[in-house]
Order: sequence, then C-alpha cells, then structure tokens
Amino acid sequence: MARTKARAAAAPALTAEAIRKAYRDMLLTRTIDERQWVLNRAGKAPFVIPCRGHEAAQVGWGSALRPTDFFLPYYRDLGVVVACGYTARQAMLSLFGKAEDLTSGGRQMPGHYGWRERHIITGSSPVGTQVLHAVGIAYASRLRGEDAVAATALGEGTTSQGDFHEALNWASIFKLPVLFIVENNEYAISVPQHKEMAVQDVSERALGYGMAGVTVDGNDFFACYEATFQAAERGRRGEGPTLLEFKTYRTVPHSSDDDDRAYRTREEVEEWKQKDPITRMQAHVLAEGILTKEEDEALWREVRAEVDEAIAYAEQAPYPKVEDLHRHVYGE
Ligand SMILES: Cc1ncc(C[n+]2csc(CCOP(=O)(O)OP(=O)(O)O)c2C)c(N)n1
Ligand SMILES: [Mg+2]
Repeated sequence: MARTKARAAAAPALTAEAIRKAYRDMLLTRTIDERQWVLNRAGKAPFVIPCRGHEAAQVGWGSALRPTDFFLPYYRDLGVVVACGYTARQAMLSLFGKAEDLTSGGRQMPGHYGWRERHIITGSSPVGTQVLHAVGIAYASRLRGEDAVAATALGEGTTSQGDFHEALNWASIFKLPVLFIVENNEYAISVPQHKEMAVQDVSERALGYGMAGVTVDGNDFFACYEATFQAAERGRRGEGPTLLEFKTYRTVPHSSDDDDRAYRTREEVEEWKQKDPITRMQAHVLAEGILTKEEDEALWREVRAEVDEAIAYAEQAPYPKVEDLHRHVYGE
C-alpha cells in the first residue's frame, strides 16, 4: 500500500539470525506484556499499558534502525525497546517502581522508556509531545553533521493533536530525517478512528505537508521493517521525513484501567486475534526452516523462564531511597 513519493532502495535481505532475533524479541515482548497484565490483576502492579497486537510493528521499526539513530517511542512501545536490548528484568523493575529501574530509577509510570546509551528519549504523559522533540533532535543532529535519523511513534488518535501537525510541517520544510511512525490500532481509548479524523489512512496527511507517506500492514514484521529501513535511508540522503502508518490492533483494553467491552464487540476483537503477528511470524520461521518445531518450543520455554526470573528478581529488589528523591532532576 505505498503512497506518495516513497521510493528508495530495498533493505538488504535479513539473515536467518536477524529473523530469529526479531521473532524472539516479539515473543519476549508478548510474554512480558501478558505477565504484567496478570501481575496487575493479582494486585501486584498498579498500572499496565499493554502492547499486545503491536509486536510486529514495534519490533519491525525498532530493529530497522542503527544504534546511532534516535528513538522516541510512546507508552505502548515495549517491543521497540526490547528490539534495542531492553530486558525482561528492566521491564519488571520499571513496573514495580524499583530503584534499579533503568528508565527513571522508579520515578516514572511504566511505559516512559528512556535509555541514554541507546539514544532512547523518554516521553511525557501528554500524548504527542515526543513528536516535536524528534524534530528538534533531528535538526540538532544534522547541525552536528551526523547521519542519524530520529524516529518517533504515536497512536493514530494523537495525529489529531496540534503538535503532530506543527512537527510534520517543520520537518518537511527543513527536510529533516524524521520518521513519524503511527501505530494505527483504530482506537484512541474508546474513540474509533472515524470519529478521530475524516481520512481513511493517516498516511494521506503526508500530502498536505509535502512529504512521503506510506501505509503498511502493521501485523507483518517484514513490511514494517522494510518500510522503516527505506524511510531511514531517504532521511539519511537528505530527502526529508516520512510519515509511516502501521495498521494494527490492540487485542486487549487500552490499559489496566480500561474495559473495552464498553466500546467494541467481542467478534471484532476475535477477528483481529486471528491475524496475530506472532502466530504469523512463527509460521514464517517454521516454514522457512529458520527454527525446527523443537527449537521453537525450546525458545518459548526459554523466554518464559527469563520472564519468571525477571519477576522474582524485581519483586525482591529495593525501592528508591527517600534521600534520593531529588536525583535525576538536575545533571550531576
Ligand atoms: C494531551 C493528552 N490528551 C489526552 C490524554 C489521555 N490519553 C492517553 S492515551 C490516549 C489515547 C491515545 O490514542 P492513540 O493516539 O490512538 O494511541 P493508542 O493508545 O491507541 O496506542 C488518551 C486520550 C493524554 N495522555 N494526553
Ligand atoms: Mg490508537
């Protein structure tokens, strides 16, 4: 479903090793996500923002970029940070608000991912602020003479905010290497897409800013990877930003505080569960002989054990000390 001015050389073919890693990252993301939900329901974790259903989109874009690029994920992007090396332990430490939490030392709500060494820039809770930050970072990076791109993600609902339009306009005027990645899951909490905007595809909005816009199947890891790689290459060549739309669906409520039965049918959810991105990737790795059935089963066991261990570790880890309250506010 390519749209405007989006031509670029194809990504080099992924090696079996890279495909295996992507599949593992998707599986780890799903397993962390499912267990976090259970921990919430068991009364052990106050708040969870799930990513279930978005794994192909997230691991797809997270693994198509370089460590020198800048990542500005949004709250749902566990799969992006996992593709960058974020571990199950880190996810659970953050969930429980423990001192060792990589992203904020236990200060932030879960889902506010930040990791200086991996160029992952933490976001704020008001949706869409990261979109403007990405533009500023791309501009700064260009002034420094680097060839990095800044990639930021958001939901389709967030594209109705002013910040989004200002960011696209500026980035396109200055031909900045920014990837605006919209994970379109058809809802902004309870509001369906047709009440959020009058266009069918978010990528149509690219036209109004004179930039490339691309819509792909967000449940297809390879499509998301390829589209991101190509958009990044265009950005590095000075051809400007791209608006990428990955059409997907969250198969669980918006957050642990939401009840999606109030605004969508079980039939609709079931229909999307049949298009599960992990089942699809599993079918691919088995059909291509990248993993045997036995290796696949072993991988699932290994990932589950990793998440069990992470929960046990994070549960007993200490909370931040009261004396440390003011740390991380000013540079040291
Ligand atoms: C400026 C602002 N308005 C409202 C909210 C409350 N809120 C949090 S997430 C969300 C829905 C966003 O939907 P979308 O952009 O489609 O992303 P999704 O959660 O579906 O991935 C809203 C309204 C907020 N955090 N910030
Ligand atoms: Mg949405």
